[in-house]
Amino acid sequence: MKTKILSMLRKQETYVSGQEMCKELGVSRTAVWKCMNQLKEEGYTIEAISNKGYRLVESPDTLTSYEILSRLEKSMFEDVLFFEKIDSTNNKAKELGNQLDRRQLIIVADAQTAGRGRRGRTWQSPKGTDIFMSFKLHPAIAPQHASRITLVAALAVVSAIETVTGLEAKIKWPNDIIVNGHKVCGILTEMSSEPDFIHHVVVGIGINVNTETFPEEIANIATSLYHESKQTVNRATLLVEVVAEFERFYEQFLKTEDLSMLVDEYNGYLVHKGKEIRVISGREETIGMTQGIDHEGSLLVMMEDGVTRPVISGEVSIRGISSYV
Ligand code: BTX
Repeated sequence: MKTKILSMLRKQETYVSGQEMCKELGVSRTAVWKCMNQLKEEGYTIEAISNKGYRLVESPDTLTSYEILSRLEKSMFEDVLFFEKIDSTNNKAKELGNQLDRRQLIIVADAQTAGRGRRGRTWQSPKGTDIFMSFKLHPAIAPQHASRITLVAALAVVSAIETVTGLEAKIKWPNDIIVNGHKVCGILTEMSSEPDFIHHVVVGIGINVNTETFPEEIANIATSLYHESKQTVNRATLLVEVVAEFERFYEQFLKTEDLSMLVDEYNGYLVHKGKEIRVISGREETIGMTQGIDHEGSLLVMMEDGVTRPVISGEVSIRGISSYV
């Protein structure tokens, strides 16, 4: 009911009458009034004027399923599951996938107690300030093409950050988003599959939105949108924009199972394009110059011998010449 009420209030700039709401929702005046009071208690500012009705003046910075669903127009996702605190949204999405739940879902949390990065690394996930979400997807594509969805998600995040904050965001191939040389977002894609069939793909996205300070171990590499813009960002606004952009790019990706339709846009956001980088593979480190990605999502690097080679994500790490970026 909260989703429906918030959707109705959001659709109309002016007042929505109580009567209209009762009719649309098929509930009593008291039920609407009770729900309005609950929303007010949760921090929503709702103006109520007799003979006119209700108007949504301001929403709190919250990521509840009804806050998000009421902002999503049409979506490929069937539901949004919200948790105030969870170990990891990726774990939850995988758990549901393993229970043979085949709905495409968005799992969101206000805090994670065991947020994960790649290769067992930790993702700092403090309460109340940032976005931690996972998309549970069931694409009918070849399993070996699924890692490309990380790049699709990265494109969605940079694009959404630019639209919502006006900040210039860049992609550090394949899974980091960078603002002013610092990491503002990380993406972790995981898959469960048979050799020729995908059970599920989980795309986990962590965005530092309003965090003010970071633990010492990441203070040098991390930043938040608040830190860079000096303005708090409404998390639901950004989250919904990321979802909308993801759906747009993902639809194009599914047509070809590669990035041929997205290569130019992606390369336009690449932080290292035309720059010297270090390519790290285990203990080996080589210097090269990036030219951009190819349609398969590999990074094309001109090595010191003058030969350009595709570098495959998962096999190497990329660093700037003298720093992380
Ligand atoms: P990654 O392995 O590329 O990055 C992890 C590394 O980034 C850490 O070792 C640390 O140095 C640094 N780091 C840790 N936390 C932060 C942070 N908040 N901001 C900037 N840098 C940080 C990147 O892995 C993939 C992260 C995905 C996180 C999402 S959140 C929702 C979903 N659930 C989950 O458990 N993981 C994903």
